[in-house]
Amino acid sequence: MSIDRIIATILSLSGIIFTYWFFLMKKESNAVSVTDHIKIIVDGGYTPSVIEVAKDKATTLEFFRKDPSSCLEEVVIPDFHIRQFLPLQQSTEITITPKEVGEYTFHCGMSMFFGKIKVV
Ligand SMILES: [Cu+2]
Repeated sequence: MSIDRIIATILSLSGIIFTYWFFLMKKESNAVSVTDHIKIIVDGGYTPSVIEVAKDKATTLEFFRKDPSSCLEEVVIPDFHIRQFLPLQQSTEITITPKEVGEYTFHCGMSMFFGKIKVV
C-alpha cells in the first residue's frame, strides 16, 4: 500500500467517525423540554426519544402506540418501577414525579427500543 493510499484511508475513516460522533451528539442535544405533559408516539421506537423534565414536578408522559408489533406493547421505566401495557391506537398516560436529577432510560418490554428522561 502506498503512503497516499494510507492517508486516504485514514482520512475517510476519520470522516466516518466524525459523522457518527456528530449525529450522536446532535441527537443527544435534541432533548425535548417538557413542562407538564408530553405526547410520545410509539411507532418503531419512541418519538421524541429524549425528553427533559423538571425535578420535583409531576410530568405526564402520554404514550400513543401506533405500532402493532408486540415488541412495543409494553413500556418500562425501571427507575420508577413502571411496567405499563400500551393498548394499540390509544393513549396511555403515565405520570412521574422525579425526585432526583439524572438520566433515566425507558424501553420496550424486550429492551429493544430506548428512550431517555433527563431530569434537570
Ligand atoms: Cu421490544
